[in-house]
Amino acid sequence: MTSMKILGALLLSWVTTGAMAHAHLQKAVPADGAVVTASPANVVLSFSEPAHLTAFWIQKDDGVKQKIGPLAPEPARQITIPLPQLAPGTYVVSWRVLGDDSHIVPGQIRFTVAAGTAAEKH
Ligand SMILES: [Cu+2]
Repeated sequence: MTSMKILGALLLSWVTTGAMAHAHLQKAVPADGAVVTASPANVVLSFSEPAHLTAFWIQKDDGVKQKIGPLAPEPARQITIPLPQLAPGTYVVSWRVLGDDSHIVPGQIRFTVAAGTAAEKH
């Protein structure tokens, strides 16, 4: 009986710790590796739990990493970051989020804005 109680307590603590896991990226729009036909207005990041975006950068091809801001001060599971107008090319956006468990989790996605569509944009 005692060993069952210990096992139960161990299981319970494992489950509780699992619930405190850090904020994992579940979805990004545009998706990693996406090719889009027009400059996306936003990047939308969805996390496994509320996350506070502390930094966000965009880098075109081999260009300079450009910091984007200001960022939303509230932690959220879904974060929308407005982008500037993007010329055709390949971009890497990277970020850092702070989860509820105070762990900082960096992430990045790469996407391509296809050439030949920028002129049609209004
Ligand atoms: Cu964590």
